[in-house]
Amino acid sequence: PFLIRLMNHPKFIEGTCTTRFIDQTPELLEFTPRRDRATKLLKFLGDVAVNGNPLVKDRVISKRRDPAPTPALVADQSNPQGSRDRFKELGVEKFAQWVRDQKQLLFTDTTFRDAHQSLLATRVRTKDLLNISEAYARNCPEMFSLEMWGGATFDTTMRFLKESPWQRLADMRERVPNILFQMLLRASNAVGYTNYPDNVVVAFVEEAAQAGMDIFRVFDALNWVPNMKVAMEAVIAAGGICEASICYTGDISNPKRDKYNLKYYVDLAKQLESMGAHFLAIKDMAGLCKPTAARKLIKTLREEIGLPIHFHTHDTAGIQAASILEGAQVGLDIADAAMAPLSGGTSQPNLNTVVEMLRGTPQESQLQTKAIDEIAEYWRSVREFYTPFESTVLPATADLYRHEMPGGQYTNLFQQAHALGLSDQWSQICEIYAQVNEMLGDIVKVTPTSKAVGDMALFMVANDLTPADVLNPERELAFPASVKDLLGGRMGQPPGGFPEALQKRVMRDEPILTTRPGESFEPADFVAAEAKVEKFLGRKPKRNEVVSYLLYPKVYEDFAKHELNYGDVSGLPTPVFFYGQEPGEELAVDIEVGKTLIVKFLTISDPHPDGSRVVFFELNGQPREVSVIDQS
Ligand code: 3PY
Ligand code: ZN
Repeated sequence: PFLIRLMNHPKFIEGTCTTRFIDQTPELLEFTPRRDRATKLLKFLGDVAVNGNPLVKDRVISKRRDPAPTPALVADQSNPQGSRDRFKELGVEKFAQWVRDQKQLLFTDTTFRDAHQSLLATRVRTKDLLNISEAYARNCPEMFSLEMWGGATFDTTMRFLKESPWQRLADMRERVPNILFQMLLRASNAVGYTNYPDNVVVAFVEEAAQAGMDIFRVFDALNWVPNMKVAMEAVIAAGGICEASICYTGDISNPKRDKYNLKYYVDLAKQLESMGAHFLAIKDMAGLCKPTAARKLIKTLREEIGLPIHFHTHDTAGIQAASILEGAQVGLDIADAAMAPLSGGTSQPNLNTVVEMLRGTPQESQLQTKAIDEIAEYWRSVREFYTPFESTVLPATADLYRHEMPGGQYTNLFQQAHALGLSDQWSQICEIYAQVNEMLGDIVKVTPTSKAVGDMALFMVANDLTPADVLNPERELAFPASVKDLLGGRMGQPPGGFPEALQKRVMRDEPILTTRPGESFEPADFVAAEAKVEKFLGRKPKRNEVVSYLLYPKVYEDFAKHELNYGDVSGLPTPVFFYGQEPGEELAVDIEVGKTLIVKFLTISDPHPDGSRVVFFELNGQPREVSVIDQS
């Protein structure tokens, strides 16, 4: 093949090539990696053809195989000026002022992150995000931002989708240079479920900013401000927009729920403002902020602080569009919403209809109905790919205000309960969840504290324990690890501390932290981590790969090995990734700019005595086969 390519090279044919021709024409030598990539891809497709993708095993099958149609774009048109251009031009302070000066309510579209985290177990693949990205850049320059990274996506891209989260960010950035990107950052928990050493949090933020992240929504799962400092300072130092959050829990319109009252939130917001936050987020992760409460909270915050206010809620209760409306009328600057087909329920309110709700009002958005409706149509088709990850629809009853479960956890915990054969005890689990919250002294429940509360609730239901049984020193109980993390202070401190009796009972003689966990952790050893990663990658890792490893050692290593074995699978269409090709189906995969592989799947042989099967393909018209061990 090398000789053929040499002989076919235009310069060779022209006879202008010198003895240094081969040195100066590196593309002649690119054959091996390309061939390698094709082989890896066939290996993956062969494996899925024989064994299926474990990700969708025993799940409802998606029937959609056709690509999701995207809105038509005028060729060669450039991207109109968007929020990111304005931010770059004005700098953060003046940009914040510009936001404050707007009469219109601005919108963040959460479809790329929280919406599918809440509705589809965070399984939406990069390819489906990239396919619609340009339409946003061209047709929706009025959008304030796209929430498209962070939260659970970092983990799930690698763990389940076998994709690089960093590549997702870079590829989307390339397609959307004009609209701000935003991510959810769990402060000292970064994008994980436990506190990390400070230098890991800082390196993560630096890498994310470098890769094109603009707005970092920083929150602490106990609203513990000391635990937000490192992350906030890192964002500011990296030139990002620091959007500090107050997590909303309880009910400020209920005088009986006075632990988290209006004063508590205003004091918290003031502290965050004094720590240098550029924007303030109200993070209503459970959708508890009722319309009248939203009005009161946002009105007061507007009077008390100078930062732009950004409202995030989940529509679990079905009434949260009203909270956005009430907020908009008293000075809310930005609201989160999701494209119609991925909105509602435990996701965000419906962007398309909330925008129309404001038409003709002083807060009317400049988003264009046709542009956002066309994009919504795309998401409707995309959702059909993800039928295997649809969860049971669980409309909330008034019970939501008792258990206060975050949107992302609500359906997830139900699935966990279902897996344990406890789905008929769902309302009891919700009640126990509420009791666990009371036992813990009424805490903010959001990742990762919500996970600890959920784990404890399931533990109590599965073992038939009452709160009194839990406190009974006679009982030998092996509490879930997350509960020990929480009560051991490794997730930080709640206002007023944890109830001592429960803490002692769960932790026994184990150490309890009362200071910031990051202070007592040894800094991560980047040099040692790099050496470990280099060993399994077989090359020097990039810094962001070392960061992935430090955040998720096992998940990252498994993903990296998958990639070494099968190549980058993110470019496969979603139905092919989940189910493989149908016999005779032809697939075009771009492996690099201008290089497309045409793969036709033909058939699978009967098993050989060693348990392997041969899968037959045509690759760019040439027969190819791969041998795959049949796992069945
Ligand atoms: C996350 O931390 O992923 C959340 O979405 C919390 O609300
Ligand atoms: Zn959320």
